[in-house]
Amino acid sequence: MSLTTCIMREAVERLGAFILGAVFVAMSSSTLLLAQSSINRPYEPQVLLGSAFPNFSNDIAPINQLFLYKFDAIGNTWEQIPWQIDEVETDPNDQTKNTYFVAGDGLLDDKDELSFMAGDAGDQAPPSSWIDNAESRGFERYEIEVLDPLEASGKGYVYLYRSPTLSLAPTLPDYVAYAPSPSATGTDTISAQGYVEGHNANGFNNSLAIPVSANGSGVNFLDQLKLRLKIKFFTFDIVLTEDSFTFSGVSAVDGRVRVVREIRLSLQTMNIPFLFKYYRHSVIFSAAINLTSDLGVSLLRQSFDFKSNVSSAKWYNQNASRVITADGVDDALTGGEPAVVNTPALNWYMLSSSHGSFVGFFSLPAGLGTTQNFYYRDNRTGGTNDGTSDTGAESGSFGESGLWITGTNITGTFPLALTNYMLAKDLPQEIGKTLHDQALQPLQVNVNAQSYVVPVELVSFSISAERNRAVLLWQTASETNNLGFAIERRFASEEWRSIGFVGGHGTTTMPQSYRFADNEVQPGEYFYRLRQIDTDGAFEMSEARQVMIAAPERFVLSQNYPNPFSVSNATMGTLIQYELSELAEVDVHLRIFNLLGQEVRRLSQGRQSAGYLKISWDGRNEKGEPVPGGIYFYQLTAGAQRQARKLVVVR
Ligand SMILES: [Ca+2]
Ligand SMILES: [Ca+2]
Ligand SMILES: [Ca+2]
Ligand SMILES: [Ca+2]
Repeated sequence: MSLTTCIMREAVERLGAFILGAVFVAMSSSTLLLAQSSINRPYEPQVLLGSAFPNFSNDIAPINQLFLYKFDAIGNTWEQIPWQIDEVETDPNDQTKNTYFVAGDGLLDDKDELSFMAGDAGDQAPPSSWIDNAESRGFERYEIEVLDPLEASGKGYVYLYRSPTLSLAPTLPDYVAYAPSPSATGTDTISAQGYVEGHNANGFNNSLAIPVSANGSGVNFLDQLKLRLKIKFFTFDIVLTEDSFTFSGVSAVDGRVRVVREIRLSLQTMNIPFLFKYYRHSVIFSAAINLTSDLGVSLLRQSFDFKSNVSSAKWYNQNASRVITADGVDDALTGGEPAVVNTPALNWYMLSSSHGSFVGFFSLPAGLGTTQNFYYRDNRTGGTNDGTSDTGAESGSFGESGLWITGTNITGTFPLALTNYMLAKDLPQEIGKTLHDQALQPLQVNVNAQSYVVPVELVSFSISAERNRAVLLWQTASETNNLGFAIERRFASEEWRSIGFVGGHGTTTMPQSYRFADNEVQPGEYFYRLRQIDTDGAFEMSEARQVMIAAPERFVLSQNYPNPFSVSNATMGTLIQYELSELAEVDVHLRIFNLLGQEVRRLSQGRQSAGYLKISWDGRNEKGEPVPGGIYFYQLTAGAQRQARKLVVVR
């Protein structure tokens, strides 16, 4: 066990002991001050490297102890969101490369990747709000703040916690699934919530459907992902296509947020891995073909060709001003209209059909080849725009879109860096524009380590009864941003209610003592608790404490107050307190006599049992007239018991 581990473990044990013995139970709220947050990018994944979490990374935190949560400020609740941590290791076959496809060490490292969907982010949690898991408090948590540079209000928060005693929420969704090829070739299938994508034997896309559950038709509308590479072979030009590669293997990692898939193809002496990351509604495709001068490359193309069943689809692109229909009838796009690739800015196109919508992005480095063009072909009779022969299951081209580079002996790296969104049917062009704007302005992320702080450390809380008064005493060892304590009381089966407030000492490391007296309680069992409120509105509730108020020991009639009292100023009259010791209910009434023994007023209290009670007399007779000044007697009768006292009225 390393020193760090020892310290960590000790911290956990100390905290655990504290929490078990603590008076406070964890319950926090922030409904007063915190607004709800949201990221309005439902399709965008967020990926962070392990190095963003230095207190967990570098062989410190077991990946199975890390859990991603969001906070809901209105409901004051914590909830896991789908997340995934992929271990990235140095490729044993090529020390200069990383791979997802060898076993990791199970510990978080700087190269490992945490992924989640930005749209799943929640609200910001106050520092004192923490998940209800004692062991997690011995570690820091990471607040991941996600900001949308396109929207001032676009922000969201997720929290990465560490604990050995957390477990996966049973209802956590799995956004994407991988089905291996039944023939051990490239014919595997990705089933995401937003799409189902199939592949040919070389692993290239040859089917795509948007399920009805994602507001598509469920019908395949993709013919083929195509590649073209024209190279010199002695003095001849030969054209290689996606079918010219030799398949040598496929690997995949299937998590809750994404499937990472690599197909390995060889072409002459080249071994080329094609890496795909499949998310809920999108795929990010990256490969690099290294073009050396001995290849003599004069043409490069990558394009997606759709099926004839998209025949009424709308085709959009930032430079296409008229409505273009991908119907297999040539649209005669020329010049600027088919959108010459504006390197290095991201280029986009969009096919919107009754089966689903497809938005494609790509970018290219400047200087690769002499012309960099958008490739677009819409022709049901077949053929190509670049003089090569067609491929695919359907001979025609329907809204075929991609990029097209020509030159003489092109050298450099051909980066197949593509992002495709697979979305609901019949979406408007604005979706493509918005996704393009968002791709140019990615979400920004700030990561902050946060430690659990006990906002107010309550070290004692006791209650004593003094006749009909409950006295609450409590002490704190330290306080952080303590506004104060609301006193809450519950009697018998009644609801809790707030009966008072005692101000706190803000922030202090000195012990503080507090007292609160609840006067005029009745015999019986009372419960009290303290709602400790922070200056930011968050609160923690103490455990409830119980106190028994005993019944009076004997029948007592107290002297009235005030005495003497003035009838002219007698809206309040005079107050007469008494105590009943009988547990059974008896009739109680008060009679007022003058010095002649004549009864001037009778006040009935109805039936009462043991308690600390009071009654007031307004100094008026039965007719409502003020009585003359002088000496009077008042007599309290409770069942068989009676007592009398003297009082003075002044006029
Ligand atoms: Ca690792
Ligand atoms: Ca999965
Ligand atoms: Ca057309
Ligand atoms: Ca075709």
